Amino acid sequence: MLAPNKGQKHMAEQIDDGQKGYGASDIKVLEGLEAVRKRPAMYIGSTDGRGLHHLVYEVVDNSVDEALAGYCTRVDVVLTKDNSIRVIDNGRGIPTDIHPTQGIGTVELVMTVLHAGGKFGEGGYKVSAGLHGVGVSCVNALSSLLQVTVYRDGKEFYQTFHRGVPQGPGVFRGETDKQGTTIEFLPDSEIFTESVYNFDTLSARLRELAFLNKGLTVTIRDEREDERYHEFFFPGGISAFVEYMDANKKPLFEKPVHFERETQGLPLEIAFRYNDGYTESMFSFVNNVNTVDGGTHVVGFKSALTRAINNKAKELLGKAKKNDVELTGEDMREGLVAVISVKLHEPQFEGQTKHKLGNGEVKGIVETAAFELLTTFLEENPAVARKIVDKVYNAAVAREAARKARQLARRKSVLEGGGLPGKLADCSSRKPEECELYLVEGDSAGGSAKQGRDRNFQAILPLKGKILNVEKARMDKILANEEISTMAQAIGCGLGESDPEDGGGFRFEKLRYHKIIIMTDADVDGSHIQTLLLTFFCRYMRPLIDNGVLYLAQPPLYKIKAGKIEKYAFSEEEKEAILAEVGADRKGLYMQRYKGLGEMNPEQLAVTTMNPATRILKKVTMEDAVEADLIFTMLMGDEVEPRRKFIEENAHLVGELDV
Ligand code: 0RA
Repeated sequence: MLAPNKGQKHMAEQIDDGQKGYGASDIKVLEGLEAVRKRPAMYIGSTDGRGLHHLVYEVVDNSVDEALAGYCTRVDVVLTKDNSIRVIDNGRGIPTDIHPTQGIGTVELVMTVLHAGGKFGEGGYKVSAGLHGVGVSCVNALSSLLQVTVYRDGKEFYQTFHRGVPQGPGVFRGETDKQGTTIEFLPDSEIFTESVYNFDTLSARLRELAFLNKGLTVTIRDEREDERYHEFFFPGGISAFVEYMDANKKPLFEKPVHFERETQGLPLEIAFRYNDGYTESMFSFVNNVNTVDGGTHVVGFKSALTRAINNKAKELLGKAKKNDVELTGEDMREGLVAVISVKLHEPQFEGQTKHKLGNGEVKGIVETAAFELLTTFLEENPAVARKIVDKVYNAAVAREAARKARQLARRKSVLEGGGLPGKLADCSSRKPEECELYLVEGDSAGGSAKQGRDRNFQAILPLKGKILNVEKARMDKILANEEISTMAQAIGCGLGESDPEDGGGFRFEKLRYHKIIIMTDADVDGSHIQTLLLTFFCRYMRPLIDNGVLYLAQPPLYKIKAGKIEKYAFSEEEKEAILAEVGADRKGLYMQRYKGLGEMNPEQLAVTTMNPATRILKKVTMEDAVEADLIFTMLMGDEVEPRRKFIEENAHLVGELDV
């Protein structure tokens, strides 16, 4: 448990306190920490839940660095009852001596000087430096209390900090046979707008770290209300990652292909496998950070894969006289699940969200190494090579069929320039920035929505029944599906396989509505349709999610009437609160549970779910591409239970409330 040391002083007092002997260098330290506190977002991205979780990743990164250096085998993360976080590792422990040139304890130095973290190690450098890579001193600056305990050389060393400022010098307090570092911190409520950690969010990231650092044991324990515990340990490393991602699909061959090599000072690790599906799942990491938008390492790998498989295909298909179609890179990646992980000293991150690797030299290095390794692998594993080539050939044939289907569709002007679908009740405004499109489940709800809308800016597209499960279909089928082509026409951007490298065939600039709102019943069927639509948007209209255009409507679950009072509840908690407010036992109380949109009349639907002044919308985000993709594949499989659970929780896809 965290408890401030008695008799220790706060920062302001210490600055004033001349007796403490704070010299120029201490003032500098305080200025550094003060800069972090003044502009926390500059250092950790934001001060919301995301920033809050970032603190944990920053501390854990230091332990992972110890593991990368070969000194640490275990990291334990504990969420304590008071919402502080304890990170325990069995590394070397931060040196506890007085630093030779800085004249203060090394622990204090690491904890108070920005970017000091790894510089003091022996030839050590920080590779796992997170996206922001700001170091543990930032965590310290943003914590109302931080305690470090170091177990090193048989002794236990302890020091505490308050908003970054040491509460006295560190002290040795007894002997120990343990080794390592324990850091416990309480995020400062003056800085953060949220204070509660999400077990699943932390757990997902820690699992990922365990995959990326094979042999490292990472655990997480929740000591708050519900005791929960996970232990992650993957001797197979990123091969196990591929298997995990691919768990709900049928693999083309059993063991993922796995390469590990260091070329020109660049450690490179690749694992991949093919499944019987049609989509591509590529997960790339730089210094353990997920590069959601790819970058030069991914480009290098893709082009190596294309060349190596192409060579093999020429040989095998030539023999079989099946060289009637041209194979493309996309064909090579149909049903591919791959993880690529590189480590480099000075990564340059690009793109809107800085999730894309920009270092030009990396492309060539990765391509050369991967091509060589792939070529050798395909030579040495003829059975697997044949399976891959057959799969790629089939993909090319299907792509050809899809192209023909698209041409046909174009001629019928279904996808482009052919006007709008008949089922669409469009709005009168032609300014996309003020227009909204409601995708409504079922014709009857569609009818109510049409009557309840503001036709100036709200358009309604009723969808009939379930849309095609795109996870299980190829492009030609998808194009031929009526509900999908109707949606594509209404939205106006066309369709494209989501490829972060080139954006696919999707043209965001043609978007006709800046809000696209999925409105389904609050029941199992509605949830299923919602998931199918999310899968579709994720795979084929991904920029809608990236640009924050896609929303989920939140129809109320209950209507509660008590005399003249009429209220709607959007959750069970809200229902309880309203019942408590009006008095649950009062006479004349009437409560209706809405099972579907159809049970509301147009006015009710308008007030509760459509009127911007009173409705609740949830914005769909790609907060965590890895988890999202996993969820999609998992949910689209045949397991019903995880799907139901996800839909209830909706945790990873649904972000901020936009009321
Ligand atoms: C500075 C130098 C050395 C290790 C560390 C810092 C270190 C920091 C953290 C933070 C969490 N766990 C940590 N483990 C180690 C090198 C130590 C040496 O050379 O013995």
